[in-house]
Amino acid sequence: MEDMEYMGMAVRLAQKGCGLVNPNPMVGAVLVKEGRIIGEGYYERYGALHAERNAILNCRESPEGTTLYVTLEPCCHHGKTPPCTEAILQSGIRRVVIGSHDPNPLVKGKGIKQLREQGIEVVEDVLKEECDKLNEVFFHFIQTGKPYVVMKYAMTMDGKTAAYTGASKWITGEDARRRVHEDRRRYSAVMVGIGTVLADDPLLTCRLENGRNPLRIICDTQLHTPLDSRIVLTASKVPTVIATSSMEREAHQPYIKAGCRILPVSQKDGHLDLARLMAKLGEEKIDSVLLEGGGILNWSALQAGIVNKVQAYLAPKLLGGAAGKTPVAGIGVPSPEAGYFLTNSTITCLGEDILIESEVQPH
Ligand code: AOF
Ligand code: ZN
Repeated sequence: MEDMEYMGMAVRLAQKGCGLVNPNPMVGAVLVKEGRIIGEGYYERYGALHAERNAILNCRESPEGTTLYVTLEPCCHHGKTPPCTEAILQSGIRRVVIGSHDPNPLVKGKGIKQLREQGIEVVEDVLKEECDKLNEVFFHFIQTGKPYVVMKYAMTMDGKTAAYTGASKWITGEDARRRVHEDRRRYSAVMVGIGTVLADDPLLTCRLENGRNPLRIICDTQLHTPLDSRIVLTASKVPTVIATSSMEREAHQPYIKAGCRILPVSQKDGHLDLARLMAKLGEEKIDSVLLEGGGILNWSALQAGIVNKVQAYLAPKLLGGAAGKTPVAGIGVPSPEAGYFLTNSTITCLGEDILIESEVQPH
């Protein structure tokens, strides 16, 4: 097998940590001796042993003289565990093949340098694109201290997220909806505006067999979330934050009693200061947010410059009606050239639906 194939295996191992390792990276490692795989490992959950150490521990024979395939540059710092470079040197690994570079200021090339200085052959950038894709959240978070924000919406081919009555169940089919639940497992938090809570009364949980619920965040400037909404009624079981500018302690009490956390956030231009909210979430190690609407919050998020990626689910349906909701509301921009530009788009078919994912360019 070739370097790329072993790295492909390491990528698949890394993916097993999806949703369990945040805010740390997903990492996979494979040890190969004379064409035989003798050890495999991945980063299994936050705070546990790193992938490289797991691969060495799982070795079925001596790791002496082997090649290590690892999706991310090995660390060289004393963190929750001692440096992986140390474990690599001690185990007698002779060659290290790396996918991504680690932008963590504590590592950032120093891991590779250390290994080379100790006489280990290091090969860089093997399946780099796939490896980088694994950790777009980690790379953003470690460099900015703010969550990676994904704006997700489902719309018909005439650009509607609901019919004129407000009915929106369902725009997309089962495969697309399953993908949304996978993302609720992948990202640390899900965020919606008060308008969506009032219109849809969503639950925002991950309904997959071995899912884990994201933190639920409601942006509710005036604290209008109904106490009998499904989110509040389940707040004792599923972590829930209400971000609000309302400072009336009395008004907070019933929400706190129901299990919600009130997060005070100042206002900017009559709305919650979303940049400030993201900074606060980052301080709490929330590395990623799936923004699930509605249109007003989506527009505010774009204007605040917090959106990193857009996920548009497109359903082959037409609803018509000038009053039907669209994914991004607000006042909008005055001309096409003043728009928000998206790049690096990819297309995925999910049953009858199409998912378009694009990155947001700084505006
Ligand atoms: C991981 N898992 O498999 C590798 C990581 O929080 P710590 O002390 O465990 O250190 C985390 C840092 O270690 C992380 O930011 C990244 O730079 C590096 N590599 N981290 O969590 C792993 N290989
Ligand atoms: Zn490490």
